[in-house]
Amino acid sequence: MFQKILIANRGEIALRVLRACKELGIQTVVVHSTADADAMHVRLADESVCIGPPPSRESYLNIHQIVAACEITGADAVHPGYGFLSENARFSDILKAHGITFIGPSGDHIRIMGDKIEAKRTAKRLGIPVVPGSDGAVSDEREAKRIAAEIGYPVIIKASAGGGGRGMKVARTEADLEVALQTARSEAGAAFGDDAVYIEKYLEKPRHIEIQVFGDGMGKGIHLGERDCSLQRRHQKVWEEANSPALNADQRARIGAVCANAIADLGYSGAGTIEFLYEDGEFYFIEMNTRLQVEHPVTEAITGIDLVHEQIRVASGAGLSVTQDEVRFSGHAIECRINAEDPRTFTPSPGTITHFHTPGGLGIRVDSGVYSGYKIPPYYDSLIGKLIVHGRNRVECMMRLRRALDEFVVDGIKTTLPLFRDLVGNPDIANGDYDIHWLEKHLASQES
Ligand code: MV4
Repeated sequence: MFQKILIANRGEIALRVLRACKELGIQTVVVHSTADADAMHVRLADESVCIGPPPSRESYLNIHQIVAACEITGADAVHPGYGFLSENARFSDILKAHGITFIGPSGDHIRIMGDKIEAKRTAKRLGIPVVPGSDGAVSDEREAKRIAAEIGYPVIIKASAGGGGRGMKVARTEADLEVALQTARSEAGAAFGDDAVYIEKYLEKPRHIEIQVFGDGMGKGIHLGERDCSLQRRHQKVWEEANSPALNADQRARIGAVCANAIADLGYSGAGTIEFLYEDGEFYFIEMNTRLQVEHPVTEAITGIDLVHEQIRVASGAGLSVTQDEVRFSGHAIECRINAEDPRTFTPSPGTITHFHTPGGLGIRVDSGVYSGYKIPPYYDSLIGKLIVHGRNRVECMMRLRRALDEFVVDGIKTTLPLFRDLVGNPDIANGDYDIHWLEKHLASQES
């Protein structure tokens, strides 16, 4: 097992990882920018190293500074959290070359999944169902037209270097295709320095359902069920839940087994998420994330498994603590992302939190790095905390969530809490009756 882990992140996830390290008796080092000198994770860590000025590029994304911090403190592993360097293949490779363990997959697996064409080809080869479309990149308009005619309109053009909704264009008819193709290609070239694009059948009203997987790097793979993340705004997840209101145990076991087998075949190591669009009872692979995700506590709530413990175990060579047969799903969990934003316009609202009171009681978890008197710096993501609620079933979970939202107090800044108080009382949400477009439509219908 590791002696000392360096946490290359900030905010609630730095604290989340720090807690897991403490439980496992592992020493902690955190790195931070000058803007985060007063952050909670810096106060709670055994050691801290200031690695640069506020801009991420010069601090949390600065590979040289982080490697230097490892060498100065004698850290034997790095946990990257999510965002920042968590899906940077070169970072994984560089750490390895320095004899430091990256708590995550190999550089090669990160690279494959970062290239969306390569990821889809790999998924298909491993027996994962994919969205019908081009087999790889499309070279010209003629080819695009041929494929689109084959799969039928509408189609969507996606950038191979994109992901997370960046660089996509929908073509509803052949007349739209030329412009969609050219726009997608030039935007991809400008944004990513890679203008490769591919075509898929455009699904009109899918849900976003993702499967949590783990590989032990030694040929074993397991799944920990799904999360339904359909409630998004501008590709930012807002509310995540498990189980998906759309799936039953049989469907879960079937898609889960497909994913677990694929992870085993791939020889994948660590936590991963296989993202699907789900429509009319069918799953369609879109992307795979090779990191721990923001919404991982929802899975922890329904399985009782600490995903960060598992990441650390696997990275140290100790293997997974559970087999697939030992994984039990219990009850229902919902996560609300509390952002320092205006709940209507979603513009960031940094500043000082004058009062911070979190809800408590059975089934309530709050993951946050802030406190009363904390000044939110304007340089980073606006996520200030996550409320995760667990109940024996979805109805109990929703009742508890409503109560927890009533108790939650964040004064001094604007937050997205009022949005959740609205959602928890909405009949469609109560019925689990929503798709990936529901939230944006709901917000548009409320504009006055
Ligand atoms: C799609 C799609 C419809 N059909 N692909 C957006 C993010 C990226 N991960 C994939 N995305 C989509 N891909 C096909 N073939 C619709 C979306 C999409 C979406 C997906 C998940 C969650 C929210 C979304 C919002 C708009 C569009």
